[in-house]
Amino acid sequence: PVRVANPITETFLELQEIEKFIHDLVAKYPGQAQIKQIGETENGTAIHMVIIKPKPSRTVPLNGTVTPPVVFVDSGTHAREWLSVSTSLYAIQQLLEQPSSPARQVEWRIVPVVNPDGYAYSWNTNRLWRKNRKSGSGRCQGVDLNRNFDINFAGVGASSRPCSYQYCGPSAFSEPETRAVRDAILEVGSRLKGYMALHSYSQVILLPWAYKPDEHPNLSNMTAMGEGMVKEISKARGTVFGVYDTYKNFYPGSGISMDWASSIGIPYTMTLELHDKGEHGFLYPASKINDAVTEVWKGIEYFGQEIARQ
Ligand code: ING
Ligand code: ZN
Repeated sequence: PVRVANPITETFLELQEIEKFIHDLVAKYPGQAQIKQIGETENGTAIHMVIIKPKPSRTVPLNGTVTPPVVFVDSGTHAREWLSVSTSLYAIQQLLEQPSSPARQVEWRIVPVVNPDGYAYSWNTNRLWRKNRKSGSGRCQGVDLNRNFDINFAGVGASSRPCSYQYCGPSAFSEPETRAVRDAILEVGSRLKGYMALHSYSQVILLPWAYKPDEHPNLSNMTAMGEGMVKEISKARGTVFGVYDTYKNFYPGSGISMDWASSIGIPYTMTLELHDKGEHGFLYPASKINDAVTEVWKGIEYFGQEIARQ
């Protein structure tokens, strides 16, 4: 049989290619999907979100008052974590091309590249760049967007030094990228039941809290969710992700998007650290994208399916 090339599982895409990919894909599914600009960077680069409507269900009238839950996913927050972007793009593609997926019982809001300026910089100048490209007063540029959320800002696991990789910025939500994510989340309101931040690498599912050792009130349910995802991910070729209570079992962090999302009342929030376990690290080879995104998709799909039952 002729194998049809799927660009997103065989290569990493440049920013312009990503924009074209989502634009072309969404255009094929009018009424089911749309692209919304949620903000722009200091350089004026647009930050885009893909909204994928739930498949109408037999039990919910189309014009009824019952509104399906929403799951929010973001990736490309850290510039060099290219596999996180591939994973979001694959999820968007699967949701649209496999409308019978149980995950289509919820609405998806996916931001494939939270940090487009950093992402472009990691392609054209410094492959291992992590932060955004906000200009600073000193010699060092960029803020770590996953330290810039308003939750224990500038606390443990964050740095106030602009040259640090974990520089949290001058104040919480000082960055246009984190404000864009914040506002896109707040806009959803109480329908928002799940939040997933995609990062790489380590092959673990991280649960709140990252900023304090206290047990999260919904930890047992989130752990069960994580274990269910691990089981689904492992079915393809035996890849086993760990599930961790972040502060106690991984490492502490402050100003983390997952913690902020939890603090505003989203019941299921997590950070996925994708492939691998350090063999290639951030330089994950393109030849292995397909294996990674297809197995992780099964976990993401399970997450959506379970959120639909909440
Ligand atoms: N990891 C996340 C980071 O922002 C993390 C992981 C999450 C750390 C929660 C601490 C707390 O550092 C990557 N890969 O960026
Ligand atoms: Zn990251």
